[in-house]
Amino acid sequence: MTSIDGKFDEPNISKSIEPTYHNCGHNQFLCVQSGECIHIMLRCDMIVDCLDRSDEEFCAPILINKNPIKI
Ligand SMILES: [Ca+2]
Repeated sequence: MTSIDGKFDEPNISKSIEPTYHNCGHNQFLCVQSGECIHIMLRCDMIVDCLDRSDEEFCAPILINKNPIKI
């Protein structure tokens, strides 16, 4: 067998053209400044997951009862 030092003849079709956020998956949230991808379920879960806290900062107003959250 001889190794061919070349490229395969692949059709130059642009692969997936999807409206993804950055490189995040469709079920992920892109941290605004730090650029991480976290699971969408981690957004607005009252736990900071993004380094820039954007997953918690851009939540819709949540009704928080009088009980402060202790971490
Ligand atoms: Ca979070």
